Amino acid sequence: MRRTVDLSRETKTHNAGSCSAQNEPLIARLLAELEANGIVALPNLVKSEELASMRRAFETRLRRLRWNNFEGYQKTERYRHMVEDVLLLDQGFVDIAIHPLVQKVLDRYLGNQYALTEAKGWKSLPTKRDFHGWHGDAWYDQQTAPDIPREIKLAMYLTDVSSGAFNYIKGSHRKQHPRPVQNDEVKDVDTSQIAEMRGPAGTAFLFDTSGVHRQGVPMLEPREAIFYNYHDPNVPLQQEDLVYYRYHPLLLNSAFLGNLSDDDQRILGFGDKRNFLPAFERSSKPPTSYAAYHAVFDTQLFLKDVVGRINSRLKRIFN
Ligand SMILES: O=C(O)CCC(=O)C(=O)O
Repeated sequence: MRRTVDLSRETKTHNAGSCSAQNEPLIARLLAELEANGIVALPNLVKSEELASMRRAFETRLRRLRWNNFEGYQKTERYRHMVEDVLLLDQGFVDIAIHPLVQKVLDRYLGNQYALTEAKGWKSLPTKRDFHGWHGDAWYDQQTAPDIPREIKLAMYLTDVSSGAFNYIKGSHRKQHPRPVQNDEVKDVDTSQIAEMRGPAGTAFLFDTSGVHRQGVPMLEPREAIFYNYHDPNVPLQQEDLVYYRYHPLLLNSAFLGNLSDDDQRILGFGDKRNFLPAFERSSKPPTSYAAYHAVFDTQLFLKDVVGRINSRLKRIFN
C-alpha cells in the first residue's frame, strides 16, 4: 500500500505554515532514514493524472533520436535513451523539483544553499548486461574538496518497475570520495543491506549520491525514470563535468514558472550565473556518421529545391 500525503503546491502556497506543522513528524522520519541509510522512499508526490501527463510528455521525447528540428532523446551508450532538461516538458516535472516535502527534507540534509543542478531522465532498455554497475556519483573536484560535499538525487519512476530497479547499499554514504566500485568489493555485503527500489510508476525516493548504488540487473522490461540532482553550486566541479558543461543552468519553460516563492526561485537557479559558461562549445567533435547524414540531407534539400523549380517552370509553360 503506497502512502499519500497532501502537500500539493496549492496547499503550500495558500497554507504554508500549517502544512509544515502538520507534516513535521513525517519530515523528521524521512530525514532520519536518509541520514541513517543514505536513501529514503517518499510518499506519493504527484496525482495519477499529473503522472500520466508527465509520462506522455516524456515519451514524446523517446520516439526518435534528436536530430535537426526534431526533438528526441540523446544516445551516447547502447542501453539508455537520455532525455535531457525534463523541466521543459510538463508542469509536473517542475512541481516535484520544488515539492514542499522534498524541499523540507533537503533544507535539513543539504543546508539552505543548495540548488537543483540537473534534471534529466532516461529509458533503460532491457538487457542482462551490468552496464551501469556499482558506483558513487563523482561530481566535485576531489583534489580541492576539504570533505565530502553533500549531494542528493531525487528519483522518480514513470513506469512500473519490477526488474532493473535502482539498488543502493544502505549506510554506504559519506564514507569515501565517490568512485566506480568493483563487484568484488561488494560481494560480502548482505542482501538485507541492499535497498532495491521496485515499485509502481510514481515511486519516488531521495538518495545521497556518495553512497554505493547502481541500476539493477537484469532489466527485463524497459524502464523510464527521472533523476534530479541537488547540491551547493558553490562547490568546485570536477574537470570532466566542466568540459561537458553537465551542470549548465537549468533550461526552463516560462509556462510552468508561475507562483514561485523566493526559495523555489533559488532552487531553480533564477539569475544564478555561477555555473554559466559564456559561449560554451563542447570540445569533442560529432562522429563521422554525422558528416555522412549531413551530406545526404543536404543532397535531399538540393533535389527538393531543383524539383520545385522545374515544376514551377513547367506550370508557367503549360498554363
Ligand atoms: O538508473 C539507475 O537505476 C541508476 C542511476 C544512477 O546510478 C545514478 O543516477 O547515478
